[in-house]
Amino acid sequence: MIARVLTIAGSAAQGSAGIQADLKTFQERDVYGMAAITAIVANNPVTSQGMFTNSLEAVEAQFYTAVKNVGVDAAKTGMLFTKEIISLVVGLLEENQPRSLVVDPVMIGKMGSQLLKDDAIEEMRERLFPLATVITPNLHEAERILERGPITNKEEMKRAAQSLHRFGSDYVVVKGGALKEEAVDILYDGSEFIEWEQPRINTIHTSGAGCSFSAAITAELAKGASMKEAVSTAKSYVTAAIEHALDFGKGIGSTYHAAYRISQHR
Ligand code: PXL
Repeated sequence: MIARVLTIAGSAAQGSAGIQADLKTFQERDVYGMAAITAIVANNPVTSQGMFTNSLEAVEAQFYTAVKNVGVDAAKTGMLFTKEIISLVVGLLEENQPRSLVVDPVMIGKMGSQLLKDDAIEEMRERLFPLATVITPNLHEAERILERGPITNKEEMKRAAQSLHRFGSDYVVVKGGALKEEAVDILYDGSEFIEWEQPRINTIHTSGAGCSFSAAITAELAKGASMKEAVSTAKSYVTAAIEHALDFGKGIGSTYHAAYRISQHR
């Protein structure tokens, strides 16, 4: 049977990130995608309001629809926005544990939107991380979670991964896309490190790269891959998506979700 995957995250109306990136990635990686929408991000030059929070009832109803009507092999969380939503999602996941849970501790969008309230970080760190198979912070998120100064090199990334692992996830992936030179990601399982290094791709169009990376890890885990295989595939997937990113001529463009599949068929 096809693996069934749920994303609990925000809708990014421009299509590059959030739920939209997750569902596109799930389709590309051949898993059955479902979504529980926590909030809507729709910033644009016309309307004054661009952020909307979903009700707790709506989040809960979507979660149970996926869990009870279909079944969930693996889940991921993205934008959770408030402490109240995190607390609800923790309770739901505690009682309905998928085999794998990927927690992407999304905090700030590429266009600068605040996707997690400041007073929600502690709830995420103390209550959600212990349920996670893997957490996937970028450097900025790792710094905020650990309440520390800038992480500027691979050694500091490794120390950060060790500190993050203490919050109780099985694995930690620290994403070094923001490092100056090479783009390095580090996986830590509590004893060993695995590093993936790619030359930096020269583009500003990386909106949704983090969401797509964690969605691809979720899809691969749902299909039964090991964590090392899942991260390897996700890294190749997102690298192709960044290499072929879409420039719509307005701000930061989207990664191209079909690029990995298309490049394999060339
Ligand atoms: O890329 C992070 C992200 C996640 N989720 C939503 C977003 C964004 C960035 O814009 O809008 C809903």
